[in-house]
Amino acid sequence: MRIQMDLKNQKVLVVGTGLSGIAAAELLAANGIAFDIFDGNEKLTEEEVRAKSEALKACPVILGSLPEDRMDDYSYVILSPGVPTDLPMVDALRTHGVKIWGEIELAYAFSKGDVLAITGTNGKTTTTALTGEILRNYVADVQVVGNIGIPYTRMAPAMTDDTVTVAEISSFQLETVEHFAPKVSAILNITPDHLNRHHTMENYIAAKERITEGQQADQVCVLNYEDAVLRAFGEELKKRMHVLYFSSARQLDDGLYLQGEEIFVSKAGNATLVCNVNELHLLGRHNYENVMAATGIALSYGVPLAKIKEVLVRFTAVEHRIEYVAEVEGVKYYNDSKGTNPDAAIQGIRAMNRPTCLIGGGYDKQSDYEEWIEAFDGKVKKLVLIGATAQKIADTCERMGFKDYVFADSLQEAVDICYETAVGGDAVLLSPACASWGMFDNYEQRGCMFKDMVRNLKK
Ligand code: UMA
Repeated sequence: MRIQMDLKNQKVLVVGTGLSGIAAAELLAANGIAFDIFDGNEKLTEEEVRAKSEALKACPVILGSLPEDRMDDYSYVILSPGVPTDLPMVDALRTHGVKIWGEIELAYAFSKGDVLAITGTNGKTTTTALTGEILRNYVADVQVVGNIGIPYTRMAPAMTDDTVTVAEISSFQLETVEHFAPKVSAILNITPDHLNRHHTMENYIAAKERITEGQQADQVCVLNYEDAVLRAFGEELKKRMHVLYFSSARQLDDGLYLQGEEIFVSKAGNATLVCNVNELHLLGRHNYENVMAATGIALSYGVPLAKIKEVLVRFTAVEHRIEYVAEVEGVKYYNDSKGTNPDAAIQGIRAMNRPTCLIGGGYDKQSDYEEWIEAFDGKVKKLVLIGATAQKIADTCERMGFKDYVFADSLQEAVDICYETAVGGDAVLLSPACASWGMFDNYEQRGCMFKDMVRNLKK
């Protein structure tokens, strides 16, 4: 039984009116808990907010800024993941003794069944989707939730003790967990990302590691042995709970590993073949790591290997992740809008085996683009730059002696330039290495718009 705080007699403030805020408000309303809803976007109107859900018909709506004299009204604040935990308003609420929870913590308190939770800088959506499919092949009721786009709070009311929840959890969401205790957790990798939010790499790592915070001694954390930060973390973690490693670079006595084209799982030195990577539809070493992580999570939960393998060999890539869109006049178009940071985008360009026109740039997360440009490896015949980071990327290109870049004012103009430039046998890849904000609502919208533009190209 989860710790269900005595929310019934408390007043709660929900912060954010996006997917998470609305779902959190609906959960509170369904449980008869009084709440106000706040959004910092002063361009929103009360009517617009109320129109988002029946649950908001009667509650107080506060927009723009929260008056200090209202802060004592609340016992709990439920933050949406996009709301920084060090905003002056959040600090002030803390000073007023208000408990700060994230939407994940609220969902966990009201949900039932076992949780398998996945985080990491890259690969978490693919790994979550794959783990969800594997679990669906084994138990009847599986909910796939979280950063993948389905708020955990939305699905919580439907859960029973037999539900298995597979949750993709971002660093933003992990900052505000407290009792959240997945049976199995996984951290796939940690490379610099979201530094504008977390400020330092140490904070970002600490947020990711919080996925194990509430876990007990008999629970498991699956970690990437080839990530130096995670290996060091795993060695410490072993002292208080189970750790299962995976490696794409060496044989492990205990864990999962890639050797040549084969993936094995090993226990006390006895290795069993999981699959040959040629049986998979997922491409690239990073995806083999995702496969090992999902297999490790499922095995730790008790799913038989045969059931896991049935899914591994039929699973295809998730939308927006090196997703094949169409072939136009001999040019193959790929949508990798999920390449929202340089590390993810490196995997996108590495997966290309043709001369490539690459569309990059977007919201500035203060990333460093050098390694991404290095990964072009002679394959990028034209880099088309969009968004706030265009000039910063161009400056890095200049420093590194890469001259084949141009600027475009919109995604449509970028697609048109690629269409004019690419010839039969080439590829066009949208893999921006940047978040979408500023030009689009989210990376899904960016990817869908790209796909529509490709489908509208003259044939
Ligand atoms: N808002 C404020 N004050 C702030 C910031 C935002 O009031 O300081 C308000 C905005 O005006 C807006 C609302 O909060 O009305 C938006 O909340 P949100 O940004 O948390 O977005 P949601 O729609 O609730 O979506 C969130 C996740 N978004 C972020 O983490 C930024 C979604 O992840 C997630 O799918 C969804 O919850 C369901 O769980 C998206 C994402 O970009 C995909 N994630 C990042 C990533 O993957 O890199 C972490």
